[in-house]
Amino acid sequence: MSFTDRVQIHVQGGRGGHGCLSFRREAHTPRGGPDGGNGGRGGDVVLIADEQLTDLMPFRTRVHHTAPAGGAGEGRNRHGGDGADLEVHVPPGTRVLRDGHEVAMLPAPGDRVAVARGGGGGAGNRVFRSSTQRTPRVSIPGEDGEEAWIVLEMRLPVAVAIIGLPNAGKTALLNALTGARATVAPYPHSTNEPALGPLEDGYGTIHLVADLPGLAADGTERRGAALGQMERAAVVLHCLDASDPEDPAERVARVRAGVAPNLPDGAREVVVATKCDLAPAPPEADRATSATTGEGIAGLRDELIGWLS
Ligand SMILES: Nc1nc2c(ncn2[C@@H]2O[C@H](COP(=O)(O)OP(=O)(O)OP(=O)(O)O)[C@@H](O)[C@H]2O)c(=O)[nH]1
Ligand SMILES: [Mg+2]
Repeated sequence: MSFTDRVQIHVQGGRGGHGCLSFRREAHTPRGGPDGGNGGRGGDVVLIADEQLTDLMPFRTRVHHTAPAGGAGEGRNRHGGDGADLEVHVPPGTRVLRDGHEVAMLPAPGDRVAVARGGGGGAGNRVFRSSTQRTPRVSIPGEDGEEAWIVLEMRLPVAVAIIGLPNAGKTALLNALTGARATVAPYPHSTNEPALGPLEDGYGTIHLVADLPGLAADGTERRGAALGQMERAAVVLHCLDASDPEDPAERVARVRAGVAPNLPDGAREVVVATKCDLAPAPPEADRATSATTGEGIAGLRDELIGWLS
Protein backbone atom coordinates (compact mmCIF):
# COMPACT_ATOMS: atom_id res chain seq x y z
CA MET A 1 0.00 0.00 0.00
CA SER A 2 1.46 3.29 -0.94
CA PHE A 3 0.51 6.59 -2.35
CA THR A 4 3.24 8.73 -3.73
CA ASP A 5 3.44 12.42 -4.25
CA ARG A 6 5.60 13.33 -7.20
CA VAL A 7 6.98 16.53 -8.68
CA GLN A 8 9.36 17.28 -11.50
CA ILE A 9 11.96 20.02 -11.04
CA HIS A 10 14.80 21.46 -13.05
CA VAL A 11 18.21 21.73 -11.44
CA GLN A 12 21.18 23.55 -12.84
CA GLY A 13 24.64 23.81 -11.33
CA GLY A 14 26.24 27.26 -11.36
CA ARG A 15 28.34 28.26 -14.32
CA GLY A 16 32.07 28.39 -13.71
CA GLY A 17 33.59 31.88 -13.67
CA HIS A 18 35.54 32.92 -16.74
CA GLY A 19 39.28 33.02 -16.69
CA CYS A 20 40.71 36.50 -17.11
CA LEU A 21 42.98 37.81 -19.82
CA SER A 22 45.10 40.57 -18.39
CA PHE A 23 48.66 41.92 -18.32
CA ARG A 24 50.33 43.57 -15.46
CA ARG A 25 50.49 47.34 -15.77
CA GLU A 26 52.59 49.17 -13.28
CA ALA A 27 54.32 52.51 -13.41
CA HIS A 28 57.80 50.99 -13.40
CA THR A 29 57.12 47.80 -15.33
CA PRO A 30 56.10 48.90 -18.81
CA ARG A 31 55.62 45.42 -20.25
CA GLY A 32 54.30 43.34 -17.41
CA GLY A 33 53.60 39.65 -17.72
CA PRO A 34 50.20 37.97 -17.83
CA ASP A 35 48.28 38.29 -14.58
CA GLY A 36 44.74 37.09 -15.40
CA GLY A 37 43.30 34.98 -12.57
CA ASN A 38 41.19 31.87 -12.84
CA GLY A 39 37.43 31.76 -12.58
CA GLY A 40 35.78 30.14 -9.52
CA ARG A 41 33.74 26.92 -9.61
CA GLY A 42 30.02 27.21 -9.97
CA GLY A 43 27.97 26.06 -6.97
CA ASP A 44 26.29 22.65 -6.84
CA VAL A 45 22.59 22.15 -6.38
CA VAL A 46 22.35 20.08 -3.20
CA LEU A 47 19.21 18.49 -1.84
CA ILE A 48 18.95 18.38 1.95
CA ALA A 49 16.39 16.43 3.93
CA ASP A 50 14.75 18.84 6.35
CA GLU A 51 12.47 17.58 9.09
CA GLN A 52 10.50 20.84 9.00
CA LEU A 53 9.06 19.75 5.66
CA THR A 54 6.41 17.12 5.23
CA ASP A 55 5.42 17.34 1.60
CA LEU A 56 6.57 18.35 -1.85
CA MET A 57 4.09 21.16 -2.20
CA PRO A 58 6.63 24.02 -2.42
CA PHE A 59 7.99 22.48 -5.61
CA ARG A 60 4.70 22.86 -7.46
CA THR A 61 5.43 26.57 -7.76
CA ARG A 62 9.25 26.54 -7.59
CA VAL A 63 10.39 24.47 -10.53
CA HIS A 64 13.78 25.90 -11.49
CA HIS A 65 16.69 25.69 -9.10
CA THR A 66 19.94 27.22 -10.31
CA ALA A 67 23.06 27.47 -8.16
CA PRO A 68 25.14 30.67 -8.21
CA ALA A 69 27.91 31.04 -10.78
CA GLY A 70 31.56 31.18 -9.86
CA GLY A 71 33.20 34.60 -9.87
CA ALA A 72 35.25 35.63 -12.86
CA GLY A 73 39.00 35.84 -12.57
CA GLU A 74 40.51 39.31 -12.54
CA GLY A 75 43.78 41.02 -13.20
CA ARG A 76 46.60 40.98 -10.65
CA ASN A 77 46.18 37.21 -10.42
CA ARG A 78 42.95 37.48 -8.53
CA HIS A 79 40.93 34.29 -8.78
CA GLY A 80 37.16 34.37 -8.81
CA GLY A 81 35.41 33.01 -5.74
CA ASP A 82 33.57 29.69 -5.92
CA GLY A 83 29.80 29.91 -6.24
CA ALA A 84 27.99 28.86 -3.08
CA ASP A 85 26.05 25.61 -3.23
CA LEU A 86 22.32 26.05 -3.59
CA GLU A 87 20.70 24.07 -0.80
CA VAL A 88 17.25 22.87 -1.70
CA HIS A 89 15.28 21.56 1.26
CA VAL A 90 13.16 18.46 0.76
CA PRO A 91 11.14 16.37 3.21
CA PRO A 92 12.90 13.34 4.71
CA GLY A 93 11.89 10.24 2.76
CA THR A 94 12.31 11.92 -0.60
CA ARG A 95 13.43 9.70 -3.46
CA VAL A 96 15.22 11.26 -6.43
CA LEU A 97 14.77 9.86 -9.92
CA ARG A 98 16.47 10.75 -13.14
CA ASP A 99 15.28 9.25 -16.43
CA GLY A 100 13.02 6.95 -14.45
CA HIS A 101 15.82 5.52 -12.30
CA GLU A 102 16.43 6.16 -8.65
CA VAL A 103 19.63 8.16 -8.26
CA ALA A 104 19.36 9.07 -4.60
CA MET A 105 17.27 8.60 -1.49
CA LEU A 106 17.20 10.95 1.50
CA PRO A 107 15.60 8.98 4.30
CA ALA A 108 16.79 10.91 7.35
CA PRO A 109 16.91 14.58 8.32
CA GLY A 110 20.28 16.05 7.38
CA ASP A 111 20.89 13.66 4.48
CA ARG A 112 22.31 15.51 1.49
CA VAL A 113 23.08 14.79 -2.11
CA ALA A 114 24.35 16.90 -4.99
CA VAL A 115 22.04 16.59 -7.97
CA ALA A 116 23.71 19.06 -10.35
CA ARG A 117 27.40 19.86 -10.17
CA GLY A 118 28.63 23.35 -10.79
CA GLY A 119 30.85 23.99 -13.78
CA GLY A 120 34.61 24.31 -13.38
CA GLY A 121 36.15 27.76 -13.42
CA GLY A 122 38.03 28.87 -16.51
CA ALA A 123 41.76 29.45 -16.53
CA GLY A 124 43.20 32.93 -16.65
CA ASN A 125 46.06 33.75 -18.99
CA ARG A 126 48.60 33.67 -16.19
CA VAL A 127 48.30 29.86 -16.31
CA PHE A 128 49.53 29.77 -19.90
CA ARG A 129 52.76 31.59 -19.31
CA SER A 130 55.84 29.55 -20.19
CA SER A 131 59.40 30.10 -21.26
CA THR A 132 58.33 30.16 -24.88
CA GLN A 133 55.08 32.02 -24.38
CA ARG A 134 55.55 35.15 -22.33
CA THR A 135 52.49 37.01 -23.46
CA PRO A 136 49.73 34.40 -23.70
CA ARG A 137 46.64 36.01 -25.17
CA VAL A 138 44.39 33.24 -24.17
CA SER A 139 42.05 32.54 -21.29
CA ILE A 140 39.37 29.90 -20.89
CA PRO A 141 35.72 30.55 -20.18
CA GLY A 142 34.02 28.81 -17.26
CA GLU A 143 32.12 25.58 -17.90
CA ASP A 144 28.39 25.35 -17.81
CA GLY A 145 26.97 23.71 -14.72
CA GLU A 146 25.34 20.31 -15.00
CA GLU A 147 21.67 20.50 -15.85
CA ALA A 148 18.87 18.00 -15.41
CA TRP A 149 15.18 17.47 -14.95
CA ILE A 150 14.72 15.28 -11.92
CA VAL A 151 11.68 13.81 -10.23
CA LEU A 152 11.18 13.99 -6.48
CA GLU A 153 8.95 11.36 -4.99
CA MET A 154 7.65 10.93 -1.51
CA ARG A 155 5.44 8.35 0.06
CA LEU A 156 2.75 10.09 1.97
CA PRO A 157 2.05 8.98 5.50
CA VAL A 158 -1.56 8.34 6.46
CA ALA A 159 -2.95 11.61 7.82
CA VAL A 160 -6.53 10.48 8.33
CA ALA A 161 -7.37 6.92 9.35
CA ILE A 162 -10.86 5.55 8.91
CA ILE A 163 -11.72 2.76 11.29
CA GLY A 164 -14.85 0.96 12.41
CA LEU A 165 -16.52 -2.43 12.56
CA PRO A 166 -16.86 -4.51 9.38
CA ASN A 167 -19.59 -3.20 7.07
CA ALA A 168 -19.76 0.14 8.96
CA GLY A 169 -19.41 2.12 5.75
CA LYS A 170 -15.70 2.94 6.01
CA THR A 171 -14.91 2.47 2.34
CA ALA A 172 -18.01 4.36 1.26
CA LEU A 173 -16.93 7.25 3.50
CA LEU A 174 -13.41 7.21 2.05
CA ASN A 175 -14.79 7.32 -1.47
CA ALA A 176 -17.20 10.12 -0.65
CA LEU A 177 -14.52 12.24 1.05
CA THR A 178 -11.74 11.78 -1.48
CA GLY A 179 -13.22 10.62 -4.75
CA ALA A 180 -11.37 7.30 -4.42
CA ARG A 181 -13.07 4.32 -6.04
CA ALA A 182 -12.44 1.56 -3.58
CA THR A 183 -14.79 -1.41 -3.42
CA VAL A 184 -17.92 -0.95 -1.37
CA ALA A 185 -19.90 -4.10 -0.74
CA PRO A 186 -22.86 -5.15 1.38
CA TYR A 187 -20.96 -7.73 3.40
CA PRO A 188 -18.30 -7.54 6.13
CA HIS A 189 -14.60 -7.67 5.34
CA SER A 190 -15.04 -6.59 1.73
CA THR A 191 -11.90 -4.53 2.20
CA ASN A 192 -8.84 -6.55 3.13
CA GLU A 193 -6.06 -4.16 2.18
CA PRO A 194 -6.12 -0.54 3.22
CA ALA A 195 -7.76 1.66 0.61
CA LEU A 196 -6.38 5.11 0.03
CA GLY A 197 -7.58 8.43 -1.21
CA PRO A 198 -6.09 11.91 -1.44
CA LEU A 199 -7.61 14.87 0.30
CA GLU A 200 -6.43 18.06 -1.37
CA ASP A 201 -6.58 21.29 0.53
CA GLY A 202 -6.92 23.55 -2.50
CA TYR A 203 -3.38 24.90 -2.10
CA GLY A 204 -1.62 21.82 -3.40
CA THR A 205 -1.09 19.90 -0.16
CA ILE A 206 -2.30 16.33 -0.26
CA HIS A 207 -3.36 14.60 2.91
CA LEU A 208 -3.65 10.87 2.63
CA VAL A 209 -6.84 9.29 3.88
CA ALA A 210 -6.81 5.54 4.49
CA ASP A 211 -9.62 3.12 5.13
CA LEU A 212 -7.98 0.70 7.52
CA PRO A 213 -9.91 -2.53 7.71
CA GLY A 214 -8.83 -5.19 10.08
CA LEU A 215 -11.14 -5.05 13.05
CA ALA A 216 -13.11 -8.21 13.58
CA ALA A 217 -16.76 -7.93 14.59
CA ASP A 218 -15.72 -8.52 18.18
CA GLY A 219 -13.52 -5.44 17.95
CA THR A 220 -10.25 -7.33 18.00
CA GLU A 221 -7.65 -6.89 15.34
CA ARG A 222 -7.57 -9.63 12.74
CA ARG A 223 -4.37 -11.20 11.51
CA GLY A 224 -2.69 -9.16 8.83
CA ALA A 225 -4.50 -6.07 9.96
CA ALA A 226 -3.53 -2.71 8.64
CA LEU A 227 -3.99 -0.73 11.79
CA GLY A 228 -0.24 -0.22 12.08
CA GLN A 229 -0.59 2.27 9.21
CA MET A 230 -2.26 4.57 11.67
CA GLU A 231 0.99 5.44 13.37
CA ARG A 232 1.20 8.98 12.03
CA ALA A 233 -2.47 9.76 11.59
CA ALA A 234 -3.50 13.09 13.07
CA VAL A 235 -7.21 12.34 12.77
CA VAL A 236 -9.04 9.07 13.25
CA LEU A 237 -12.54 8.86 11.81
CA HIS A 238 -14.38 6.22 13.75
CA CYS A 239 -17.37 5.05 11.70
CA LEU A 240 -20.53 4.15 13.54
CA ASP A 241 -23.29 2.61 11.42
CA ALA A 242 -26.47 4.52 12.29
CA SER A 243 -28.63 1.77 10.79
CA ASP A 244 -27.16 -1.01 12.95
CA PRO A 245 -29.67 -2.04 15.65
CA GLU A 246 -26.96 -3.13 18.08
CA ASP A 247 -26.21 -0.82 21.01
CA PRO A 248 -24.09 2.05 19.63
CA ALA A 249 -22.27 2.77 22.90
CA GLU A 250 -21.20 -0.83 23.13
CA ARG A 251 -20.05 -0.83 19.48
CA VAL A 252 -18.01 2.33 20.00
CA ALA A 253 -16.35 0.80 23.05
CA ARG A 254 -15.60 -2.40 21.15
CA VAL A 255 -13.85 -0.55 18.32
CA ARG A 256 -11.88 1.60 20.75
CA ALA A 257 -10.71 -1.47 22.60
CA GLY A 258 -9.64 -3.04 19.31
CA VAL A 259 -7.63 -0.06 18.05
CA ALA A 260 -6.27 1.14 21.37
CA PRO A 261 -2.80 -0.37 20.91
CA ASN A 262 -2.40 1.38 17.56
CA LEU A 263 -3.96 4.74 18.30
CA PRO A 264 -1.32 7.42 17.76
CA ASP A 265 -0.59 9.79 20.64
CA GLY A 266 -2.50 13.01 20.33
CA ALA A 267 -4.65 11.86 17.42
CA ARG A 268 -8.09 13.44 17.26
CA GLU A 269 -10.81 10.80 17.23
CA VAL A 270 -14.11 11.75 15.66
CA VAL A 271 -17.05 9.38 15.82
CA VAL A 272 -18.78 9.67 12.47
CA ALA A 273 -22.25 8.21 12.14
CA THR A 274 -22.63 6.65 8.68
CA LYS A 275 -25.74 5.73 6.67
CA CYS A 276 -27.73 8.56 8.25
CA ASP A 277 -30.11 8.37 5.28
CA LEU A 278 -31.35 5.13 6.86
CA ALA A 279 -31.50 6.10 10.52
CA PRO A 280 -30.74 9.11 12.72
CA ALA A 281 -27.25 9.44 14.14
CA PRO A 282 -26.92 7.89 17.61
CA PRO A 283 -25.99 10.28 20.44
CA GLU A 284 -22.50 8.73 20.59
CA ALA A 285 -21.70 10.27 17.19
CA ASP A 286 -19.88 13.60 16.80
CA ARG A 287 -20.92 13.98 13.16
CA ALA A 288 -23.72 12.63 10.99
CA THR A 289 -23.01 11.58 7.40
CA SER A 290 -24.40 9.64 4.51
CA ALA A 291 -22.17 8.54 1.68
CA THR A 292 -25.30 7.88 -0.34
CA THR A 293 -26.91 11.32 -0.10
CA GLY A 294 -23.72 13.29 0.62
CA GLU A 295 -25.09 14.56 3.92
CA GLY A 296 -22.31 15.91 6.15
CA ILE A 297 -19.54 14.97 3.71
CA ALA A 298 -18.45 18.38 2.44
CA GLY A 299 -18.55 19.80 5.97
CA LEU A 300 -16.42 16.95 7.31
CA ARG A 301 -13.96 17.37 4.47
CA ASP A 302 -13.56 21.07 5.30
CA GLU A 303 -13.09 20.28 8.96
CA LEU A 304 -10.43 17.69 8.16
CA ILE A 305 -8.49 20.16 6.05
CA GLY A 306 -8.73 22.71 8.84
CA TRP A 307 -7.45 20.26 11.44
CA LEU A 308 -4.61 19.08 9.23
CA SER A 309 -3.23 22.43 8.15
N1 LIG B 1 -27.86 3.61 2.65
C1 LIG B 1 -26.54 3.72 2.82
N2 LIG B 1 -25.76 2.63 2.67
C2 LIG B 1 -24.43 2.78 2.84
C3 LIG B 1 -23.84 4.03 3.15
N3 LIG B 1 -22.50 3.87 3.26
C4 LIG B 1 -22.27 2.55 3.03
N4 LIG B 1 -23.42 1.90 2.78
C5 LIG B 1 -23.58 0.47 2.49
O1 LIG B 1 -23.07 -0.27 3.56
C6 LIG B 1 -22.39 -1.44 3.08
C7 LIG B 1 -20.98 -1.47 3.59
O2 LIG B 1 -20.28 -0.35 3.10
P1 LIG B 1 -18.71 -0.37 2.98
O3 LIG B 1 -18.28 1.02 2.69
O4 LIG B 1 -18.26 -1.43 2.07
O5 LIG B 1 -18.34 -0.75 4.48
P2 LIG B 1 -16.90 -1.07 5.07
O6 LIG B 1 -16.88 -0.57 6.46
O7 LIG B 1 -15.85 -0.60 4.16
O8 LIG B 1 -16.95 -2.65 5.11
P3 LIG B 1 -15.71 -3.68 5.16
O9 LIG B 1 -14.68 -3.22 4.21
O10 LIG B 1 -16.31 -4.96 4.74
O11 LIG B 1 -15.26 -3.70 6.56
C8 LIG B 1 -22.49 -1.37 1.56
O12 LIG B 1 -23.59 -2.15 1.14
C9 LIG B 1 -22.76 0.09 1.28
O13 LIG B 1 -23.51 0.28 0.10
C10 LIG B 1 -24.71 5.17 3.27
O14 LIG B 1 -24.30 6.30 3.53
N5 LIG B 1 -26.04 4.94 3.10
MG1 LIG C 1 -14.50 -1.60 3.13
